Amino acid sequence: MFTKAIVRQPAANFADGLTTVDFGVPDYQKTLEQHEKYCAALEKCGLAHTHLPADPRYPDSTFVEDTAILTEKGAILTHPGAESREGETADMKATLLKIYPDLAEIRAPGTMDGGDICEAGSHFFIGISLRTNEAGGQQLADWLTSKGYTSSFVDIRQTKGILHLKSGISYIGENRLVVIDSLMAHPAFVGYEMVRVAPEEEYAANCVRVNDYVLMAAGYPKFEATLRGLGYQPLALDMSEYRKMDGGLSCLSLRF
Ligand code: CIR
Repeated sequence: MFTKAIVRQPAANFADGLTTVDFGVPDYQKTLEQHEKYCAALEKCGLAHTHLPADPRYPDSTFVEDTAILTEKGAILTHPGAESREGETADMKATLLKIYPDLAEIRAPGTMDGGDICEAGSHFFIGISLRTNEAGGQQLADWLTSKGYTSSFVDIRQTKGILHLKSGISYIGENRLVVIDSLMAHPAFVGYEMVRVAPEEEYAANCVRVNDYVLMAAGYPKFEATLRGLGYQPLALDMSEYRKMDGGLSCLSLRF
């Protein structure tokens, strides 16, 4: 059960952030409108949110999920894998220290983006990607062990089309993992009920279970129907402008 979230207003230079896709330049006005609706959806799910101001020093800083991993037993600040994003954690550290006085940190040579970390109850999948290296993954695994959690690595460096692990999988509770086809056979996922995302709807794999709802990207009718069929209440949100910057729905908030 989550009660709170942290979000950050997109900066006017949002379009200067990193991207590997070619869907065009985001429209700032639309970006803001989509952010407002995202925040309203969090409220509908019962979350009060801390709304941090835009930080134009870091065009990608609205993707707050990449800066920390929050758990019921404590939090750990990441060390973002892209140089242009490294400084984002300093500001988040100040915010998180008020909530988690014994905040831990991933340290160099470890790198990590929160988008690579998928919490599934008391187990955490740690994606090894172009952003999260093995040293960072191992630091997180050790910290999780010290808190009584388990973890496993999922190497996605050869998996095409996803920036982070959570671009390809999401945990939606009830032992269910939403998974894209190319990750379906990974041994780390044995024992979970797989909820398949059709290849033409892969962007929808990044969804977030928030209390009674599942927040998902709008425009993916097959996946929406699948969720409804399983008894979930999907809340579809237009993510078009964030998608242009390689952003998934989960990365716009830190939930706790
Ligand atoms: C980046 O490349 O870092 C940003 N433009 C997008 C980050 C998206 N984060 C996420 O999916 N967790």
